[in-house]
Amino acid sequence: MFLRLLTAALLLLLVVPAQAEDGYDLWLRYRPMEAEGLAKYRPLARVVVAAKATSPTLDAAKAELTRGLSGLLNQAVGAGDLADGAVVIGTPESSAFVARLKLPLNGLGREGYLVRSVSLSGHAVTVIAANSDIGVLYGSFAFLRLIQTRQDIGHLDITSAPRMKFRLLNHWDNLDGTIERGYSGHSVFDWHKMPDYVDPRLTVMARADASVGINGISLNNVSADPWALSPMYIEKMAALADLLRPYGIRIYVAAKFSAPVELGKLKTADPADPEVQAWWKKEVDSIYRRIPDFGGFVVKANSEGQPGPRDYNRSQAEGANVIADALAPHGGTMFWRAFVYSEKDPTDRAKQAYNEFKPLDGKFRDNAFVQVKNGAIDFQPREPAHPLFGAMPKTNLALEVQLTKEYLGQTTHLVYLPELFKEVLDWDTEARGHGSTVAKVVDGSLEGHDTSAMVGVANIGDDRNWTGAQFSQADWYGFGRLAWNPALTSEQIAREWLGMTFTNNPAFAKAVVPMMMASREAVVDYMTPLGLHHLMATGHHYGPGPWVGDLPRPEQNPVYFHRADANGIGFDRTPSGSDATSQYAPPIAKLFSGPDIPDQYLLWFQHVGWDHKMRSGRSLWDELVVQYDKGIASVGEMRKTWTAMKPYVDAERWSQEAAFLAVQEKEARWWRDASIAYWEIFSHRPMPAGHAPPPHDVEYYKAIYFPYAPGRPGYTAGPFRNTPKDPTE
Ligand code: GCV
Repeated sequence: MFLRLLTAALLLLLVVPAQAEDGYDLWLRYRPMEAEGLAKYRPLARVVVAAKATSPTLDAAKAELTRGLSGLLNQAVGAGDLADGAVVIGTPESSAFVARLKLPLNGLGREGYLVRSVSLSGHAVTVIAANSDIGVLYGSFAFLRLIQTRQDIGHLDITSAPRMKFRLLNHWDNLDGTIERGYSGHSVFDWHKMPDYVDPRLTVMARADASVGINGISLNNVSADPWALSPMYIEKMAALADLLRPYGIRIYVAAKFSAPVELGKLKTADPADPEVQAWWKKEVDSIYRRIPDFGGFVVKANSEGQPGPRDYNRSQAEGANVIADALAPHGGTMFWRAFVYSEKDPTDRAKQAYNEFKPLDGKFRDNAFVQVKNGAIDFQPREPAHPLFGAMPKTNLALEVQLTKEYLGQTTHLVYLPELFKEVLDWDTEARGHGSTVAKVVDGSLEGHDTSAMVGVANIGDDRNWTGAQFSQADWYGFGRLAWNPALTSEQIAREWLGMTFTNNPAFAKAVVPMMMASREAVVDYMTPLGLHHLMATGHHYGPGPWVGDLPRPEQNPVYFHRADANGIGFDRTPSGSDATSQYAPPIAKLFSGPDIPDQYLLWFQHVGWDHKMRSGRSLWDELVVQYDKGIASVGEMRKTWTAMKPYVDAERWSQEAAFLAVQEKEARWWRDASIAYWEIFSHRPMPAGHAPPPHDVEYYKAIYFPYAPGRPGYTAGPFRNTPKDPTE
């Protein structure tokens, strides 16, 4: 009996794969390739020739290449001497081989790289060279990516340098381990154990960040806790900075504007007060003593209950500059967020940030950025680009996008965000005539700025697969790739990521790339079609809540945004309404105020009658219903596609995504039914032929309630997170 059990157990061991496929390795999943690939690539990547003079960053490059090549090629590829098929890495300073090749590294800056097939002492080799060690690491990841995606590496001649200088993730992690709008578990930063213990798992995150060129992360929620600036936490951050440094990642902190009062015991945080100025200088000096390459701060001021310079009748620029001045001698950077709106200001919420910041153009320090969300409201499934892009030519503007899917169904909905990022980057502001894209505004080229930044709100948590869902990893990956090069297409990025993360089987990409590409439009259709926005349920923003109209802050109510009535629906932002259109360049203002407005922005800018004739020939009411159903049908197609992909994907990852897609379809239906049931109260129109009415009346949908939906820590205690008033107590 015992023997039989033992045999059964041994047999079981044989069928269980050696490595679990749970997404932990992200796109750095160096599994052995197919036989055809082995024959092709093995001769071209046999040994890594690393620089003699080494550094932690060069060591990381060497380690990545040996790990990656050994895994992919299913044979030991170690460091060694020059030979045919060697991969030679280094800078002209660190490697005599690289120096001897006299490569054209001039235009590559500090972070760019060159990957070239060359002959060296009679050997055919690949050289990965750069002006600095971090460029070598980036080049090493690029070389691995070529192999991971089965590109030709026999005749390489590639140079690449980042278009954005700052490519940053903002983690919205609270010091207690919860994450604001985090849907992938708890924070990866275990503050309590630091500085004595820094979780080595963070090295995987650092490698993933570096593999796509992310060069800075802010560590804590922008709705900030003043403790983050205390000596105790700076000590912890210094330990973390040590782990991240070899990967070219600088750390940033979300600073609370009132910290001089809370931490410094001053009577005021007024930026004009000399004591306050001295406090920031002293604080910043002490941070740099511990973390010499500290990146700087991100600040959310006078927004959603956060303190700021307006509390002292000072401008946003005066607030930013006092901190920027403290950072400047150390080379630090200030990221000052433009996400401001006030419940006391009756102006259309979409206009408030522009009204406040536009007059301050040219008033921010050179080492300061104004960090602008992609749209004027708040990370909706679709928003027109923020009117500040193109409107502040004398100011460094950073683009902020959200990777965590707060308003897009959160973990379980597959929505490929690089499609959304690209729509914003390619948006033509017309600020200096045709072609004045947001990409050109933020990469600095439109106005000749010599600095540039793109920022993503991270979707990383301590879930085994890091992002809660396998496909959300693509949003992290794609953000980094676009921050490096906004000219990449989202399709290209999807193809790369799928090849690295799942398989390079062409049949897989043929089906799944279009599925990812369609996923963004699907969520727009089933949640907020035709320019509708901010209709999500209160607080957690999970699911529909278009009926919500009783929040104390009017400009957070869904009814504020859709304005449905017996006549029609939509927010009139034309000159006859709030006139938000006039914040855009004249050709755009004209388009959005007039009859030719594209359908996808219609209800964002115009209040339109239920019988308004749409381009399709249908009435607005019928069109809305058609769009909702189109969204559901798209998700149905996504499910079918994924079902057919079962043979190409390991059981664990396939099953999770299959289950998530089922949830997505169910919830797409929920969105559609709840929304239509509510709109019917105003429209009094019959359902168009062939479209079923919602199965329940609106009261049924209103009663659906989630007391503990994730992502809003402290929500039950009030609309804004409580942080201790006095962190030293
Ligand atoms: C960090 C939205 C989110 C908040 C977030 C805020 C911001 O309002 O719902 O959770 O707070 O944006 O970007 O500051």
